[in-house]
Amino acid sequence: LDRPAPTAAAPLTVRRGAARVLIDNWTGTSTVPSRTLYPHQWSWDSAFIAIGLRHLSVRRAQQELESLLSAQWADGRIPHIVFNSAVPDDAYFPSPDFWRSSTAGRAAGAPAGPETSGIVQPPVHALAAWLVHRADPEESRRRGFLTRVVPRLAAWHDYLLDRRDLGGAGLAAAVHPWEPGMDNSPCWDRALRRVVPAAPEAFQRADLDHGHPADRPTDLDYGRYVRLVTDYRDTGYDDRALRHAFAVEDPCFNALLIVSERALAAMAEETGADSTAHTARADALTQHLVTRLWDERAGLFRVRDLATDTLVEEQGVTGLIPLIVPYLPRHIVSRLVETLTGPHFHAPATRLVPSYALTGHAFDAQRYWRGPAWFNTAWLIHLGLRTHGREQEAERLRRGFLEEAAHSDFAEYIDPITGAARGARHFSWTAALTLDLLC
Ligand code: 9WN
Repeated sequence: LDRPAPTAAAPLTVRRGAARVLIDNWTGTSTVPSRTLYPHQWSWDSAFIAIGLRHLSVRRAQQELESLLSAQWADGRIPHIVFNSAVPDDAYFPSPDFWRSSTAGRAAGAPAGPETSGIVQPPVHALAAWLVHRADPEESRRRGFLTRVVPRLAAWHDYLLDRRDLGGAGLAAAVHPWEPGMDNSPCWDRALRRVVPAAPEAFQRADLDHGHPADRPTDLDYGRYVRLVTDYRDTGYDDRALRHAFAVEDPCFNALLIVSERALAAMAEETGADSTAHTARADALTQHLVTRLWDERAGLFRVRDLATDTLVEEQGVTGLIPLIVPYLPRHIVSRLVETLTGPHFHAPATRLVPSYALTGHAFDAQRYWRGPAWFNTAWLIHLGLRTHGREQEAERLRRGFLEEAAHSDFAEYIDPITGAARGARHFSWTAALTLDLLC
């Protein structure tokens, strides 16, 4: 690709640009992922955003996480969206009147306010809290940050490992394609085919007011997303009452749970509490992850479809993210790096990682999680490479990340082959993680 080489002044300009995005997307208590497409607070977005915000303002990073945690349900779940009541209902679908958390979710302990969704997203939060604490431990202690957030984070993990161990084998299950945060990944196609879509007239999408149809999930996808939420809502979001039509064990989701359990152990030690239960949990989860999801032949982790109790034959970026897990068997680390740098995931021009194998039958360079490269997954893989001492590969990815983030005006995602920007621009986690990789 014929692109101008970055100049020496670039890091400062990029830093300013990224900071501007976060300042513009700040609402006063938290940060919206995008002013246009996502005008509320999202769960895993806030965790990634806090990781970047700590370089601008530790106080703001703490507030980002604490505003999310204040919408936690009594059963421990952290909802994937916390709605801003000042935003009109038709700005985003599904809106509060669809989720009805404060009424339908009452038995499960949804707050009386604010309104939230009833599903969850990957547990990056304890990792984020630990990184925010480490950015300024003295300020954190002075404000009692860990004392407030640790019990909430522990309850969140308890929810996932108790109510969501639907496979009964010690891993947490996702019950909606929005939960692993990779909405229309081909990894869910097989399980989703069993879901009868809601009638098109039962809902009205708002995403196409701001996003291009070729970049977004299809109407058929949305019909199924709506059906799954409606069924969950109608049981009062009760994981024990409903036999979920969609239930998968996702590698990225569980890898983040492991890293976050280790972060909880570190935070417990920091506050003088006992850390052994968290360490033991992380060890057990690591073992289950390998036993349940590792595919030696393919050299990556697979999604397990709990309806058939089989691994899904698709190669998604989710299968590479367990690289973030410390103490992973060495040969698994080597195989993961081989897969990352091999024909399925190696995108030489952008150096980022496609969300789905370049060689896969469903690869689409434009459509959301069916091929485009995302910045949060690149950040996680960078963390994984650093965790396992793969400095050269990590540095290559870091440079690719920073160049593409700047070129794309902090896009939501990019075409992994050409680098063309896709989805929203001035996207918060792209800007936040840029700040983190610049530091
Ligand atoms: C549904 C906010 C979220 C991200 C997800 C991403 C997208 C929502 C949507 O946007 O999902 O939760 O409406 O498409 O897939 O990862 O958290 O940025």
